[in-house]
Amino acid sequence: MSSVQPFGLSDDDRRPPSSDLLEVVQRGLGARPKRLPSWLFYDERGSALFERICEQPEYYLTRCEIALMDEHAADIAGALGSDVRLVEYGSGNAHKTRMLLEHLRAPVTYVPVEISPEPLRQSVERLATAFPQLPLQPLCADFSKPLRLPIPPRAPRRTVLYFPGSTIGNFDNRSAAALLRKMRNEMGDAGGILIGADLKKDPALIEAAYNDRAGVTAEFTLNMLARLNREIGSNFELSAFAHRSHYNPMAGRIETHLVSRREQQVKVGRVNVPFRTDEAIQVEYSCKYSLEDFAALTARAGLAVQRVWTDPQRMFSVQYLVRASMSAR
Ligand code: AVJ
Repeated sequence: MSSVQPFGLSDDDRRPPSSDLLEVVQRGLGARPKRLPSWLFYDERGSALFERICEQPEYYLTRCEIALMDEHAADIAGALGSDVRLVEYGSGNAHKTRMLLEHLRAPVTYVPVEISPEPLRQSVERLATAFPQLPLQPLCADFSKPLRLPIPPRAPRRTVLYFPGSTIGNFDNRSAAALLRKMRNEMGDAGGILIGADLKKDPALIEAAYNDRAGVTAEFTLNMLARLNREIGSNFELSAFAHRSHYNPMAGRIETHLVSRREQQVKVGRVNVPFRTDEAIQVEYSCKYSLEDFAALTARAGLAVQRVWTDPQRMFSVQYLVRASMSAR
């Protein structure tokens, strides 16, 4: 295995081969109601569209998380302590990572974990110039599966898993708890999780964030179908589907669908998938949390919230989680 090279791009061989894509899509479209997993958004164009979403005036999440880091990065770095191995789930937005790294004392290594090789390479490149002294150990892997972390260049005091952006909100409560439990195992006894969680607020503000006026989010959602047409040879007609995102106040989450504008059939491999007019494919959840909701979720995973930071408008939170048994000490 090549996972020991400090600067190499190690490839986790347990990533699903791409031939599974057709099977994933056929299974999702065979289910009732129809659904497709949200990680399908992030091909190269999807990742670029997501970055444009982050610049839309309605999409408050990124701006608020950056404002939060602006105000609290030094305090957060203090809570993490010195000699940390920082593992980021999703190579994400270099800006937030930089703000954290700038304040960390003697970090041991930075390990971005990302399923798509190109964004991973880019994020490493950007960080290498900004932090020439910092060892970088990119890992090409699916962070929802158990990870084999590269061996660090020296022994870290603790491993901190950084999971910004409220990506945890894409998982329903049960899968989110399972993912947090997996992370709890990966970070070890002394480890911690630094995680972004979007907070409950006026539903109109939340809904606007997923229905920007410029239509970038709609383009992002529809791009999933363009990707499938290209990669598995399906024949979705993009103009025959519409983006729909609404806030479900009972579940506390944005629910995004691709809605069929008419009755139609779509070819997916050898299968013909029928759609009724207005029939929806569920493509994404984005859960929103009260501080109590999130504490309950972490407790289900054997974790405890040690610190919470919010932006000045209390729109977004970054929380530091440790093992429940450690927080009492
Ligand atoms: C990257 C998962 C945090 O759910 O807000 C943005 C993705 N989807 N607009 C989110 C997304 C539509 C985003 N996360």
